[in-house]
Amino acid sequence: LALISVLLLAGCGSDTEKEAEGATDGGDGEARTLRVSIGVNDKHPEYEASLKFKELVESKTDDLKVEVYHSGQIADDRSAIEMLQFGTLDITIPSTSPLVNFVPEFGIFDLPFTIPNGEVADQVLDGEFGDKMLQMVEDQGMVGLAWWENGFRNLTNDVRPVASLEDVKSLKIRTMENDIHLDAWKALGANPTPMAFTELFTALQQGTIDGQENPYPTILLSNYPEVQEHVSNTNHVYTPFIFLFSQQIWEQLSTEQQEIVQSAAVEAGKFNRERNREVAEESLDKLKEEMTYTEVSEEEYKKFQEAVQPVIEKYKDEIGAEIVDQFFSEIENAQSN
Ligand code: TK8
Repeated sequence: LALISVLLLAGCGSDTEKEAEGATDGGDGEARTLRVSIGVNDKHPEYEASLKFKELVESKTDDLKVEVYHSGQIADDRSAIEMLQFGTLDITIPSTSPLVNFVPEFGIFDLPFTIPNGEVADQVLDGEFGDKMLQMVEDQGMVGLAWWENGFRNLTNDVRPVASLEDVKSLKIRTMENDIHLDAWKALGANPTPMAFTELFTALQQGTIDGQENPYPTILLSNYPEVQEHVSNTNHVYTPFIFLFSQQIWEQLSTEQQEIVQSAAVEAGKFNRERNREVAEESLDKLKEEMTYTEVSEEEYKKFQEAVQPVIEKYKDEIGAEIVDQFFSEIENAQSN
């Protein structure tokens, strides 16, 4: 990898005029390759949208090529973020949750039972507040370009149907590498353990954990029904995908290239959101055929919400009281619109 980036940079050296503008476009007609790393596999709407991004970029310039690597082939979410910081990877589109290890403010999206539905999520993310959040990755060596969608997360397990808080008790649940999720599942009575997504299927298969939580498309398309019997509509948290670009590499692009990449990221993100919602509905229908589907009643849902209140209180300071308050008022505004 290092060799490839050295060669690419060397290829740009001759283009003095562009260099003076701070741009290196691969020079001498040689295209720069942007590598995208995602954790989910090639059946997932995120992969489809990444191909859309590739198509949009490549249709607008010959200077840039895009290669998409799925299933964490390059790296898991957390390592991919580190690679962006070092400039050894161009793009990754992870859940915001692993990013909290780098920028604590992103913890707002991990506070459980806050965003009630997709329309509210859209309003929170698509306005000024969402833009402000995207900018927060900048002092961590990244550029935040767009919001994509992972979606509402739901619990699966291989022990028992989960209809109530009682049913969660002692279940060994894999969480993302994120302390808020870890504490939230503890507060719900589970026995959670953090793990990279790339290791999850094997852990479920080997039974070292009882369950996990992810949006319906991921549950279905990652073949979890093969290793999990029960799914419930816990809808406990909405985690967005964030389109991240390496700042080191961003600075090597011309302004025109930056604009092409940015608008393609946003447009592919809209496509992603739409597709993801269709796929989420279809996925739930299929999951109902392949697994036991259990609903959490509204009354029980309230008990879940109450149980995690202390976790929200605990993390308010760590995330930043101001941004947490702002997040809640964004949600409120969106609901009254
Ligand atoms: C994919 C991950 C994944 C996430 C997780 O890159 O780890 O459970 O939901 O989908 O971001």
